[in-house]
Amino acid sequence: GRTINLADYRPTDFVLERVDLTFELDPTETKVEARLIFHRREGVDPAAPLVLDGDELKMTGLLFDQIEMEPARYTETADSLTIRDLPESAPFEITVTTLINPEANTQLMGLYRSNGIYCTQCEAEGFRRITFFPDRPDVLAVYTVNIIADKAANPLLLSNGNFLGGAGYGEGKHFAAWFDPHPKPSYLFALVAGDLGVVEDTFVTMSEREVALKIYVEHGKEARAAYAMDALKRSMKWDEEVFGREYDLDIFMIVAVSDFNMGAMENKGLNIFNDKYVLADPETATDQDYANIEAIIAHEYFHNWTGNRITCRDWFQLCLKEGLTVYRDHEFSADQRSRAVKRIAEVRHLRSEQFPEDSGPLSHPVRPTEYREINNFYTTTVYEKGSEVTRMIATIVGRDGFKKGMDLYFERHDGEAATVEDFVKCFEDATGRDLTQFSLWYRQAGTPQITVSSSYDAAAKTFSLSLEQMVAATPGQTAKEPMHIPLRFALIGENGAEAQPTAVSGGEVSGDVLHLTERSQTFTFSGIGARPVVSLNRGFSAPVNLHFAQSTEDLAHIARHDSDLFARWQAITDLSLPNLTAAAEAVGAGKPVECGSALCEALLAITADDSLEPAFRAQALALPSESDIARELGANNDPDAIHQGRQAILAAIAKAGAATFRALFDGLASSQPFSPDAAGAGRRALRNAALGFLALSENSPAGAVEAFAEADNMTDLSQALTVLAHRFPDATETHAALAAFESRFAANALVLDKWFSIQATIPGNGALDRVMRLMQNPHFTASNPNRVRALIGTFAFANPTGFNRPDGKAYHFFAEEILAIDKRNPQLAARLLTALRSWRLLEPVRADQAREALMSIERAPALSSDVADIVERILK
Ligand code: HT7
Ligand code: ZN
Repeated sequence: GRTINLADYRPTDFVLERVDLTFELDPTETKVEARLIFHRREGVDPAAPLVLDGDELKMTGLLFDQIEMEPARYTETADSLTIRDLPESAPFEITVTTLINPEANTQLMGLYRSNGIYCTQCEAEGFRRITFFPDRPDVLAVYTVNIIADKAANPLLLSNGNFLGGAGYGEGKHFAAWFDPHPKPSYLFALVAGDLGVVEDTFVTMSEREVALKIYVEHGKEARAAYAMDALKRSMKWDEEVFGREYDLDIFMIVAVSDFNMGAMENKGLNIFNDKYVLADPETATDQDYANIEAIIAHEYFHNWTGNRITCRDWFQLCLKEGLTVYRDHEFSADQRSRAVKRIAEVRHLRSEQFPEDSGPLSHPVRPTEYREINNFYTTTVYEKGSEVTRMIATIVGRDGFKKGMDLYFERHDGEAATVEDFVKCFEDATGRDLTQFSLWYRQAGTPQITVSSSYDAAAKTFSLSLEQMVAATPGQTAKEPMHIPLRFALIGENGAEAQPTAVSGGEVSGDVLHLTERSQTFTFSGIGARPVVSLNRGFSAPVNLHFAQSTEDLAHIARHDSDLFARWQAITDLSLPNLTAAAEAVGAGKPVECGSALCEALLAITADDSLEPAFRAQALALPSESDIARELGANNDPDAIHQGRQAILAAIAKAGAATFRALFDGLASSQPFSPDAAGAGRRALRNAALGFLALSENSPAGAVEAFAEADNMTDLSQALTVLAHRFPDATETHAALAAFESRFAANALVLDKWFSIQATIPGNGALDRVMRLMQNPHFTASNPNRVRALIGTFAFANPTGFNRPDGKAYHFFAEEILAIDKRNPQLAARLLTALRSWRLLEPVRADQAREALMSIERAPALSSDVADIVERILK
């Protein structure tokens, strides 16, 4: 495909006024009639033709003002329909009829049929697979939709907006009509038809309008939608209370489908979800599943204002809706749960996903300036770094300033397709703060590195902090400018009290935020009576890497005393990482591994501190992952040495803390009925962390076997199974537990996904054979994206030793699978392929094998543009 450039943006020549769609649904031959009313935009060349987008369409009719169009006036190609000789200014109507095949649509873009349910996915460019259309987000129109279908197979006929009416249609068919009064771009169009069960509720909005809420799921699964409904009502209330946003239709619907390329989709009034993010009950869903459901229900609902009412001018502005909406869902979850624990989880995710993306071949700015395949830009940089950029705006302008800026954004741009510049300008206009330098965060890729040093002058009672920022070169961007980086900080005294300086020089410090704006800057704080310990980037106020050689004593001090829980967790991480990297190096050199006593002491003090919430203690015990250690080591990585080194450190902690872990495991056993709330989830997380350490110190599967037998919820059951499978993969007890789990949950696809994932992540050389064997399991369905992600995706992304075996066999297996998946579902294949994005950081033997596997993909015939784009960028 050709490259699209932000600089080439220009509005359409024709304005679309109205859209009337009629669908005659049929599994293999659905007829779509689209009546489109346009007029030429003022000032546009009267000879300019109308160019509509299309993709794999069969056109069977084309009318101009209801009269068949002469062939000389139009040209149809594989991806466009061009119509000439159109009126200079008067409105005109184009009626296009197309035939499409929903059953054959394995890409899951456009209209497809999955398990007997018709559903659509139109973002980003799926609508053009339904009819010829100006399929771009700056074309907003009001839609009427008529759906005609066989009544017995499709009692339910849904589309966006409010229900107009329905009736019988003869020959066993019926129809329904929907009208969406809010102008929207085509990517927010949705249609669902089929036979589904429903869970219903209502919500009374802040202006006392009653909204009907409906969640549609497969028959028999209604009880598992209760938590999603509760999360929806809490989201609606929260958006009213925190952002002043009220829902704007009479009905809000969610449909859960089992074949879906991503998590969910915010179609106006008719969200479509991957059923993984709707269905939950204690027997089948983990605490993480509940938290994900809450977050994604909220995310899609929040899009109603940030994305739908105000949409994006073009796809380069994707972060305008995604970064902002992720920020909103993060804030929602923080308010519903523990703010500190939520923040730790967010930062863990950002570091493990976004930081590697931003330091590798797929690095791109939060607002990219070019793309070949837009589907490949639904990235963690656009979403999660985009959210961090929004969070930094809130930090810089303050809570009130942020509220004023958001209010202005909603007021100024409602009903529009906006840009990142429009968004930033609202905060400038609302607060008077100049965000020119800050805007670099949208344009400049790469994670800034900040090198920090400090000095204390006892005689002068001054404390100085020197900071130097650097952003490494990224693809297409070599020279980088200094950024505006807001760093929350505290100067912590001996007893934990925070020192209050009498004056600051060297740069702007407002409240607890230090504004780093120069390449290199020294801040001097006066009136500091004793050497303080600096706690810097508290709450992870900026998505940066700090290089700060703080002493073990200072880190232990922060771990013990900081009033910011995030900073305490960060100090534990900073104490762990040198131990873990040294352990990997020791293993590589054939030397014994040592674990520093400061780490053990600090960690076990937190573990045993009952005044701290269990979820926080569990986060402290989840030491940096193997990929975190690989990133810290930088290059020439040997995943086996990293794994063995980490295991040795865990074993040392398990030994030192055996009594603590035993007391925790026994003491946290619950006598209460299961509740998915954050407090219960935290207790389970801590107890299961203790179980993992006990399995190490006792070196026996007995504890996990007992936990597996006693578990009354999926969190405990799957954790016990993970301990068994990962620590004792060859034990007969493990085989028995895996078999019991498989037969108990054979009818539940979402639980079977867990069963596949647990086995796909068993470390070591046996992993590849195991994965290949599991592909032969009757439950493995290559057409279901969740199943493919659960087995092949989890193996590639989350099994560093198994996937990176030195002989390269797993890379070659993976390459073949990517090519097979690409034939069916290019978007899925391209996303999985990003698992190889950090191949250059491997030691040379593995790196050579990975390169060869990537080249075999690049050489393959008939690659999709999605996979071609990723493989070429990864290899560049
Ligand atoms: N806005 C939605 C993105 C999405 C998507 C994009 C491309 C292909 C399929 C897709 N399904 C959903 C989801 C969201 O961010 O809320
Ligand atoms: Zn989104």
